[in-house]
This record gives sequence, C-alpha cells and structure tokens, in this order.
Amino acid sequence: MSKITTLDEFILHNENLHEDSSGKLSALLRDIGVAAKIVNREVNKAGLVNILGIAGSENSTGDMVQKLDIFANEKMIALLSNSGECAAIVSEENEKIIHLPKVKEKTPGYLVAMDPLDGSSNIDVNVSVGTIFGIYKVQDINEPIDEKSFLQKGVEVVAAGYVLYGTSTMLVYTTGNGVNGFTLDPSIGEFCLSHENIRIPDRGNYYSVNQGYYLKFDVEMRRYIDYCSDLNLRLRYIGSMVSDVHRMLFQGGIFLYPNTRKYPQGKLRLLYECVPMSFVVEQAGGHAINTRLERIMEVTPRSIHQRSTIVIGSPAMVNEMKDFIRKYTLHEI
Ligand code: AHM
Ligand code: MG
Repeated sequence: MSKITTLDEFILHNENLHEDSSGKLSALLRDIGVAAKIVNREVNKAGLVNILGIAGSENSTGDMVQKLDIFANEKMIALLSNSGECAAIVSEENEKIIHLPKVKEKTPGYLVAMDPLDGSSNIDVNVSVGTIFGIYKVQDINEPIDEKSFLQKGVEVVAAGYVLYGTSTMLVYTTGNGVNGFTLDPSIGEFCLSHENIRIPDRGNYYSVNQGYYLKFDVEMRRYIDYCSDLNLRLRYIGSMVSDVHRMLFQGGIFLYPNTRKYPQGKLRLLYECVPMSFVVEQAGGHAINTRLERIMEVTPRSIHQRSTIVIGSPAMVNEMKDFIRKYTLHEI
C-alpha cells in the first residue's frame, strides 16, 4: 500500500518552498482544509436535513441565496478566524469586507477572497458544487484594512485553490510551486494526496460554455463555438465553474464565460472566481484571459465584486480563441 500523505503533512513539508516559511500560511491552509470537511459533511446530507431551498434572501450581487450558501459562508468565516493569520475576508455572500477578530498578540498578514459555495444553482438537484479561495498578503500591516487592501492584481496572490464536492470531495491548490490534488478519505477524515503535480493537457476534446446564450454572444464567440462543433469537440457544461474547470485540468479543454446581454462585463467575479481558478490553471500549464485578451492575473480589480469575462484552459485552445477574438472582434481591443 503506497504511503498516505495527508494535506497537513504536505503543507508542512512544502512550507520551506514558500518565501513565507513562518508557518502562518500553512496554518491558514489547514483552516481551509478543516472548513472544507465541515462544508462537505453538510453538502453530502443537504437533501436530508431540509438545508435545501431558497433562503429567500438575495446575496450582494442579486442572486437568490440558498441555505447551503449561508452555511458554507459562515463555516468558512469561522474557520478562517481560528489561526489569527487572516485579517479580513471578501466573500461572494457579503457586500462588505468581513474583518476578523485578532487572536492573542498575532498580527494577521493575509487576506482571503472566497466564493464559499460556487455553482449554487446546482444544490437542489444534487449536482456538484465547489468552494473557491484566493489568499493575498496584507501589503502594509501598519495600514487599516479596507476594500482597497483587496484590490491587488492576481499575480500578487500567494495561494489559491478550490474544493469540489462531487462524486468524491477533492481539494486542489497551489502556492506557486505547481498544483496538487487531495481526495477526502471519509474513513479517516483526511484529505490525502491523490493527484501530484497536475499538468493540463495542451488541448482536449471538450469545450465548456453555456450554449444557451449562443445568439446573445458576440460574433467571435459564436464563430469559435462553430469551430469547436466543426472539430467534433464535445460540449460539457455543468453550470458550476469549479466542476467545469476541474474536468479540464485532467482531460484538457477550454471553459468560456464571455459577455452576454445580462452580464455585459461577464458573470464571474474577478477576485474570488476568475483569479483563483486562473492561478491554479496557469500553475498547471494552462492559460486564462478575458475577452479583451488581457491575462486575468494581470488585471487590477477596481472593486471587490467586479465581474470579468474569462476564457481559461489548455494553452493551444486558449491561443486559438485569441485568434478568433483578434479576427472577428468589431470593437478595438
Ligand atoms: P454562483 O457563484 O452564484 O454559483 O454563480 C457562478 C456560477 C459558476 O459556477 C458557473 O460557471 C456559472 O455561474 C453558471 O452560470 P450560467 O447559469 O449563467 O451558465
Ligand atoms: Mg460563484
């Protein structure tokens, strides 16, 4: 039987790979691992404890909020408060930033941007959902933390990853030294290293886009989708970014969420959906741009809930999509 490496062991072993080997980032990553186990427990029994159903409230960006969203958000915030290393959180579920209480004499050096439960429209129908997180450094510990503290380019992110609550529960993350995947073993309650040094294939047989918006897409997007059909690529779209991007990491492919009439800037949020997923995909050898051909990791956010278009996945396929944007885009890039 091959040696089991738990997430905690892996984090500690790789601590010295990161410039901040003080153990503070490790403590934060371990807190996220615990939160993922707790959220996983509720996601797996959601249908049984009447935790389903629209909570009735709307979140900060106008989406109907499901109870599991609220549960996941509360658990992530509670667990991220444990280590005392996180100063504040931006969450999809909260309009304002959440300041965390100080722990003993610690000076928190990190900020977390998160989507506690992504793909929330899938909850009531037992389709996979995920948690997305990005960890940034507090740039100046002597300055008060406010929204501006979070408006850092993606290249500043020190760690990012996601939890996929699917057929099995996986945590995939990077601290800038490659991407590793951990599968939860419920029999021991540990995330165990299952996919070491994940590398995305140069291209794949799948494309992932909400084809229902085809007639509302700009011409370059429609032409690219036609091109994918001509190549007999297979359409896979789950409606949960974590699931759609996770499949691409292993099988190759491209995920697109361009501008639509309803979302002229794109639907997905830059800070806690596009950037963390882009960091993971780039670290696995993939590319991630917006439909203005900007590298997602180079965009400076103007607001914490800012939306972005995104084209992310296998390098050869993102490069082909770039050619379509250049060839068919009517407006100046
Ligand atoms: P959510 O964070 O409110 O769940 O919304 C984000 C989700 C993504 O996970 C997914 O890729 C996208 O919304 C699906 O949107 P659509 O239903 O418009 O295709
Ligand atoms: Mg989301």
